[in-house]
Amino acid sequence: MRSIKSIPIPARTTVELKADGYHVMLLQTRQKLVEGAQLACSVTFQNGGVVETEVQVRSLP
Ligand SMILES: [Cu+2]
Repeated sequence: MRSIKSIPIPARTTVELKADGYHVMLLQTRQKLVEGAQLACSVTFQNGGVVETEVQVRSLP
């Protein structure tokens, strides 16, 4: 794994976030993450605004 600042999404395509591909990994969180917990998440698109969503905390497979 390596950290990147943004995920490229070519026009008229879809990018799926998944454990063995692009994904969001939370590091140095202010509070302990509990598997199964739901967190609010804001996803910012460079040309598409912000989408608010919920994510579920999972451990690595
Ligand atoms: Cu990762």
